[in-house]
Amino acid sequence: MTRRALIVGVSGQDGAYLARLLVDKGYEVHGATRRTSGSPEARLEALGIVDAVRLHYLDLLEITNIRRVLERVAPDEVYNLAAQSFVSASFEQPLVTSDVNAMGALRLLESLREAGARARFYQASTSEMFGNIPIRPQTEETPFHPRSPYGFAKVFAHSATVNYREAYGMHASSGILFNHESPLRGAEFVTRKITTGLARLARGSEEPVALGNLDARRDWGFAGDYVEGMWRMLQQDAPGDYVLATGISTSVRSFVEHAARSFGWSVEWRGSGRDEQGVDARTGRRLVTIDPTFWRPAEVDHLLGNPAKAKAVLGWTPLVDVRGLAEMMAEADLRRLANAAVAA
Ligand code: NAP
Ligand code: G4F
Repeated sequence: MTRRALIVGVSGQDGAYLARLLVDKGYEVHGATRRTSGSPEARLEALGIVDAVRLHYLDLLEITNIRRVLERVAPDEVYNLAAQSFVSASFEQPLVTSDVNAMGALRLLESLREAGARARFYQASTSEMFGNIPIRPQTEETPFHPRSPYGFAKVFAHSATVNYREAYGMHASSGILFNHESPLRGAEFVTRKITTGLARLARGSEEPVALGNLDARRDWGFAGDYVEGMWRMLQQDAPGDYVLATGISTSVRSFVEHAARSFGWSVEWRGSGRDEQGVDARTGRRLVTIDPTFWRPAEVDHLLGNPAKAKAVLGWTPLVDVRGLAEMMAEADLRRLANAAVAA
């Protein structure tokens, strides 16, 4: 029998990759997206699956809307990928972030419980929950110390998922995912900001990429690999929590260097603090400058995940490393700019 999945947050990066995976697996794929003035379909179009996904309006702020969509779709699997997902913005919008990321997840869980639905549930938890905990690598057992409204709202949603599993026997799983990126990553996240900024420079722009903390370290993987892990969690007989990560952490500075190599540049760092600059070693051309407005009120310095449980239980392994990821994103951004220039 054809399985039916509902992806809440289908217009986002992960929503699009997960939708493609499930379409390829023969699912009937329903995607939920809130109403905005923009196109929710852009990423589905980019992956060539817009006609294969049935779209529904669903806002996690509105429980009656959630109930109606669940009733209409009657899914076998529900993936909650919806969130205000930009950590930086959560300092400016802590209440909205909490309403969507914490209460929104609870509204979804409660609606499933009330309906007596047997659907399996996936919650998009995050390594941001670990914050600045001085334990590395982080596993499913590592305590949380969130450093942002985004992080503490996600701890709430994670705890709710665990509780609904324990209290009501729901098949509710939580994926504690470390940073994962792709050519479809939002332009405000640091990896994409770097690859689009360098691609513009390669096409003749003279505007260096203005960045914040170059020394933050993240465990970066490819979104296409991570959605496979999400799906595998819901195929297990028993629900659980799983870390998905590569097990390698890289600084923002090194990510710049990896991406710059794709454009033929070797970055040399000059100066320090807010006067630091990244220049092309051969020509001295400025590629990166520092803008303190991108420093955060509380930073997460170093995230490094241990995906051993996901490897052992789910048989999940990430296939793309950080160099491959930087290259993939840099090439895609260069291609996009070249195509836009031809079209103009
Ligand atoms: P994303 O690109 O920002 O996508 C977020 C999705 O949530 C979008 O479809 C967005 O819709 C939707 N959304 C926002 N507010 C909503 C609301 N009130 N009601 C319904 N939908 C709403 O994020 P992503 O990178 O794909 O991440 C997917 C999930 O994984 C998020 O929950 C994120 O917090 C979590 N996560 C991400 C990473 C990562 O590195 N990417 C790591 C760990 C966890 P619009 O298009 O209308 O904005
Ligand atoms: O790319 P970022 O904005 O991602 P961040 O904050 O790690 O959050 C992402 O990953 C989380 C998983 O750990 C997800 F839950 C979350 O939804 C999101 O997808 O920033 C990465 C690092 C930070 O330390 C930041 O301070 O890069 C540093 N950074 C330095 N300059 C910058 C910049 N970040 C951004 N966005 N822009 C800069 O100019």
